[in-house]
Parts: sequence; structure tokens; C-alpha cells
Amino acid sequence: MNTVRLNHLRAGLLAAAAGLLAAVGVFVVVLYAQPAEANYPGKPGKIAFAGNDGTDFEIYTINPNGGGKKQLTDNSTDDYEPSYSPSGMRIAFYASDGNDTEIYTINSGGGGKKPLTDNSTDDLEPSYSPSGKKIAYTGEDGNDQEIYTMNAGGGGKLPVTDNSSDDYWPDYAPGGKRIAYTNYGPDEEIYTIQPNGGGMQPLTDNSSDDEYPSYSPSGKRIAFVNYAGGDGEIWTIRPNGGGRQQVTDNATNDDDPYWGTQ
Ligand SMILES: [Ca+2]
Ligand SMILES: [Ca+2]
Ligand SMILES: [Ca+2]
Ligand SMILES: [Ca+2]
Repeated sequence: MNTVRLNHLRAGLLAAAAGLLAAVGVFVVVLYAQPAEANYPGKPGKIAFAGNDGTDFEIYTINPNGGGKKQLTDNSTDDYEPSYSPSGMRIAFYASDGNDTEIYTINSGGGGKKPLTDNSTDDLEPSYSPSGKKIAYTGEDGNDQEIYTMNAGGGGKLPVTDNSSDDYWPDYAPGGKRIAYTNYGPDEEIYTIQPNGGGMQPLTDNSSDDEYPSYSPSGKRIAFVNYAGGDGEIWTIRPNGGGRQQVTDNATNDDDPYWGTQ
């Protein structure tokens, strides 16, 4: 895992530990006029997040107005990065099993926790396909990190990337025909690829870190973070790599864009 990524994770943990308001502050939610691939039905849906219960991180849901907070996990290891299924019925996340991390799903109302991976390397960053049938995630092939897909109920693991550098942060396109992700070469770049591993296309090519891609609901743009100025700024780009536009411009870190559906 590279230093930038460790710093990123550390920053995320600090923000989450500082409370929900701080955690929400890390996320730049870009609004879009046409609802398309809503991750959770109903207006408004609950927000899932990882929060510290005093000893370790747990998965919670909460209403956007701050009420109705519900704890979904309760254990002594860290649970991170919840991702709603398209139906809103399940939440995928990753957690330590005491040795390394595994992918789990749980009912969004609580209960029914199920492990989807069971191995001795880290499994991270689950992201549901728009159909809800697949989950893309970051795993290891024994040398470095790769993007994989598996069935949302577990099993059917297939490699998406296969190279000698780290790949992480997968995000399905709204149609489910491509996955955006980050690759760490000399620095971080954004790529898209077909779920079967074909048609890999670079979106960025520069000497600064580009990370954390998030498709717009229309699939016509991708939000990401660029670190050219030393601190993170949010940008968007077309899936063909053109039309790069800056969203934030300030002297502090902006990170983890997540393109919303309202
Ligand atoms: Ca926990
Ligand atoms: Ca594992
Ligand atoms: Ca790799
Ligand atoms: Ca770059």
C-alpha cells in the first residue's frame, strides 16, 4: 500500500473519529439533475457510515437530519467503507477478521451479516454493480493489489486487473459495463476497464496523484481527486479522458468525492 493511500486512510479515520459532521465534511457530494442509479430508494434515504464506538470502528446508518442513528455491527475489530446495494436492502463493507480484512454484507436494517471473502490477504473497498448482482472490490494476487468482482452473495471471484502495481478504489459505471479505478504506477492515475478485464483506458496521465473515481449518475462524467498543488482538489472528467474540469480550488485537502443522485 503506497504512502499516499495510507495518508488517505489515516485522514479518513481521523475524520470519522471526529464525528459524523466531520466525516460528512470530507465528502464532496456533487448534485445532478436526473436521478438515475440511486444507491438507495426513497427521498431521502439513510446515510451509512463508519463511526468509532469508543474502541473500534462500526457501521452505522443515520437519517440525513441526524436522527434515527442505528448501529449495524458490534465487534472488537474495525469495520469500514459501507456501500449500499442498489435495492437498499444490503450494505457491503470490509472489516478485519483479526489478521487481514474481508468483505461482508449485512441487512441495512441490521442482522444477517455474511462474510463474502475468507483468505489471508486484505480485501477492501466493496462497490455494488448497478444490477446488485456483483460486487467489485480490491484484493491481492500475492504480489500487489488488483480489482476483482464476485457475486453479491459470495463466490464467483474473477480478476479484473492483472499487473504488477497496485490497483484500488473500483466504482461501477451506471450501466455496469465499465469499472473506474485507481492504479499506482510512478504516481496515481485513473483508469476505466470492462468488468471482464478488457478495454483498459487511462483517463489521466500526469505526474501528480489522481485517485478515487466516482461516476456521475448519467455515466457521462467521473469525479476524482487530483493532488497537483500538494493538497487534494476535486475534478471531473469525461469517461474518454477529455473535458477535465476543476470543482474545488483551495489550500486544504478535498477528498473522497461521491457523486449523488438528486
Ligand atoms: Ca467494529
Ligand atoms: Ca482477506
Ligand atoms: Ca495490480
Ligand atoms: Ca497522475
